[in-house]
Amino acid sequence: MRIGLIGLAGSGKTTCFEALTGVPGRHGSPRDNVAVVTVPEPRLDRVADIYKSRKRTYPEITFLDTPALEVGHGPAAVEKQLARLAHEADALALILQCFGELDHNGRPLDPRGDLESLLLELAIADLSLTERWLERLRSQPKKERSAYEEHFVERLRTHLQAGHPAFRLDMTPDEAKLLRGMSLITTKPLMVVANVADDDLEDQRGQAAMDFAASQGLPGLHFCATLEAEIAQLPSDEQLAFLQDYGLAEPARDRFIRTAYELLDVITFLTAGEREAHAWTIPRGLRAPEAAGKIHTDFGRGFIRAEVVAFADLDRYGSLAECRKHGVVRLEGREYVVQDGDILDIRFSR
Ligand SMILES: Nc1nc2c(ncn2[C@@H]2O[C@H](COP(=O)(O)OP(=O)(O)OP(=O)(O)O)[C@@H](O)[C@H]2O)c(=O)[nH]1
Ligand SMILES: [Mg+2]
Repeated sequence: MRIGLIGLAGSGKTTCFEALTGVPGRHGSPRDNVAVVTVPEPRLDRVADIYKSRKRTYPEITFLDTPALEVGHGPAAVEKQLARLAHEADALALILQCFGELDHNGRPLDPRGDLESLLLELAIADLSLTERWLERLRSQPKKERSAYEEHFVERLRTHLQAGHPAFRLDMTPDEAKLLRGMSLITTKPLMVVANVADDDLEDQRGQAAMDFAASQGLPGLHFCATLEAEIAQLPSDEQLAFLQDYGLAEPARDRFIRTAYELLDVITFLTAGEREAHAWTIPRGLRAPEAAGKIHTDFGRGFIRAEVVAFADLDRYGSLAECRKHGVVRLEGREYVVQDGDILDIRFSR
């Protein structure tokens, strides 16, 4: 899973990147900072203990810290950057400056205004791309045109003109495929981060922006990036004590990851044996063969059935043998929809 951090100049993107990854970033760089973090998964630890697995593989998130978005210079200025992000990221986190009195340009801080103009900028970039797409379609000889595609792109344009993000458009699977080929930025799930001052952890100033985000259906969270970045540098056994000094129960990274999982509507299933215990992140609603295919294409193609036990049952009974005795190990077929926390043993033929 790849999450792109975007925002205005000096909003604290790189500091957030440092807070989320614990990796030092280059500040003010025209290039991305990139780092991979492992997602804490206590269920994997428990399962690995039970199976005495020699190796533990946690889910991973790649964070991309991107250069500042330059708004107000017309679509061309940001289009290239956004097209690249649309290609490279699965979701975006928009970082809002909610610390200090003045923004990067010396104007009074206005997080809500910043959020509105950034959302507008994204919508305008997509609209301009969509209009160019439509022109190109219409410039083709009539015989070679796809009326289906033209009709869809027209509908998309109307939707964007009304100020709605592309991911909200009702689409058939074929239309969704067309849309993916267009690399629009508003197809990406978006969350909002209010980067607040360390003496404003209750987020008084970011509140108007967060309320606006909520009104747009965008999940939000707030934290102080400089504070969290400092804490992320500490040895892990010292982090909790520092967080508690500030009345915080957990690092911002953990809250951020939970919000991102909800935003992307993904779940985690596990596989386990003596060799390895592995946590896999998949979209909610996948059937067993599709989930198995994420592990290995052979598992998906040759899927026969899966032996399934829920984490809560394995945790309660302490071993697979005990689970069998209590009748909580199930055999599931091709139609089974994988649930969060399932431990799967997949049977397949080559
Ligand atoms: N007080 C305070 N300062 C912050 C916070 N987050 C970032 N800053 C400061 O704001 C300045 C810019 O932070 P960066 O993280 O480099 O911001 P950026 O968005 O990556 O900047 P560009 O990449 O140049 O657009 C730095 O001096 C940071 O120390 C915060 O939560 N509180
Ligand atoms: Mg930066």
